[in-house]
Amino acid sequence: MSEAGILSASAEVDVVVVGAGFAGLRALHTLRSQGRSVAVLEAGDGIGGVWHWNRYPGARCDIESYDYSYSFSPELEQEWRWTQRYARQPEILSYIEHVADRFDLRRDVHLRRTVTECVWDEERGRWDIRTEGGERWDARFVVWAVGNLSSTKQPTLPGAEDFRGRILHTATWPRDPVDLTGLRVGVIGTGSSGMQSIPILAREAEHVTVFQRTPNYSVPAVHHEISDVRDAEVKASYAERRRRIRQSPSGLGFKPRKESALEVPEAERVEAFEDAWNGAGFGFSLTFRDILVDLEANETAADFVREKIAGLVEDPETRELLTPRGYPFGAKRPVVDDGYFETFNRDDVTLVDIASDPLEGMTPTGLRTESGETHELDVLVFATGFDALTGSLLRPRVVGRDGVTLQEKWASGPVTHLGLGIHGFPNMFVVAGPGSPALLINVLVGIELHVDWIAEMLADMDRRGAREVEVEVAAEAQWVAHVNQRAAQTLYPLARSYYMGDEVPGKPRVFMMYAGGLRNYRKILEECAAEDYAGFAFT
Ligand code: N01
Repeated sequence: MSEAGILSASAEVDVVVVGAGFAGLRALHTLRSQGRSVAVLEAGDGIGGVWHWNRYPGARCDIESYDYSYSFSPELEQEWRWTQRYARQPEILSYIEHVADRFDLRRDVHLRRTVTECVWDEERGRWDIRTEGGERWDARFVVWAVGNLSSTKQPTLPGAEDFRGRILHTATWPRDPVDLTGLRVGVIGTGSSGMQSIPILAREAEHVTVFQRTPNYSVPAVHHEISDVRDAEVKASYAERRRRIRQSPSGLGFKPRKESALEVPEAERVEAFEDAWNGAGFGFSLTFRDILVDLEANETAADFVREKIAGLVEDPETRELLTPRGYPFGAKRPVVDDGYFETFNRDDVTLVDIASDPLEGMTPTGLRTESGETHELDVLVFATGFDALTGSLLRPRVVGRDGVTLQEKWASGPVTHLGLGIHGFPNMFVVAGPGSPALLINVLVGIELHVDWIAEMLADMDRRGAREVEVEVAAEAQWVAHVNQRAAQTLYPLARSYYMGDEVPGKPRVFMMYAGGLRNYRKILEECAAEDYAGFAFT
């Protein structure tokens, strides 16, 4: 891997891939094996994307390890030994490092390269890419593999500069262990990062104060170690497992029950929820086919979770504050937790409702709310999430045909054809980003689907001797309409969430992903390719 340095002239490659996480490394492996020269430009000082950055205590995946992994190499599948049902961050990062070594990927990964500009050169039919360090890269194709949860977000609190304690963000947690023994820790944010880390912070710190704006639905993760017997079982039929996952609506390998939650007798419904609660993790949302599309069906799931919370939290006031109401279960991403609600039964954990008494700013020794109440802290942890989906794509200045920037093009929200390409931005692809199922499915499945599809399209361009490929404007308009139509059939728009762009003030409020499921999406991509890449124009 090369370190940042200034090249005297621009380096020419067939493909620049931006980002060295799961998506970027898979793109490198696949496109390079087609004989293309590829350079991966990575802003961080290590590979792994989100798994490089998110080192907070408790960080782990909520998709089973066997499924949250690459499927392109049966040998890799057989030789890697997962130890946990849901892998912890260090184990996932080790896996990524192993893959990079095993497939000799590092030699084409260039670390500490933040892409600042990417300009289409009409005459030469190539992209001119610049990095913060002043490097230039010249590429025929650009593949954005920058992740959907990679642009961190931290609210500005007046007085922060005078705070004498330490400020941390879950998504940029330091590499060196943070010793919280004897310290008073505040956490702002109760999404997945907050709810995953709070039980562990509570065990380490002297006192934890949680600042909650919106209570979240959560289901238990049900972690366990993977036994040798189980490992052998999975590996004996891994191909079948992958096939099932690829055919599933979610990439999670299990199908929702065919019935409506409203069709079955109450006792049977509760039993199904109980089973899912005790083992399905994230799949709880799919206990019945209509939980994410029908408000009444959804309410049965939401009520079940509320009752569970009621049984887990002892103090009535805290219990009420922790109970999500007013938006459907799953309409914002539910959390998979490990002892989150029970943590509030500890004497050394306090919940502060900043919906009724918002944060006003920081003092040298803590946080102050609008009512004037102060909370003394030694460490403040922001678990406040990301500028999701579009954040990292819109950070660099991307300039397509006729000088139009991606920022201009997406001023009212992201527009793409199939989530893969954008009219006015030839020879440019996005992996598993807006307009695709992205975070609504197992993202590893989405990534591999996209990379293979892009690779096949490039091979097709070679065969037909095409120099450029560009999305047709009509196809793009149709896809955006279809994405909106699928979203309108769901309950997602009913919550305030990063699915809808609510996480950043001023961001256009549109549903950003394809909600029709993996199986349908795969079929659409296959049909597009079979119909001579309908919606894409070649020159
Ligand atoms: O971020 P989030 P996250 N003042 O946006 C609050 C994946 N992930 O990092 O809901 C006060 O979900 C905000 O409050 P509200 C997973 O896809 C997976 O937790 O906007 N509070 C919310 O509570 C996940 O969905 C795992 O009212 C503010 C929280 O901060 C995604 O990453 C683990 C605020 C942000 O929640 C993002 O999760 C971790 C403000 N100004 C992450 N701004 C797994 O388990 C924001 N908040 C696999």
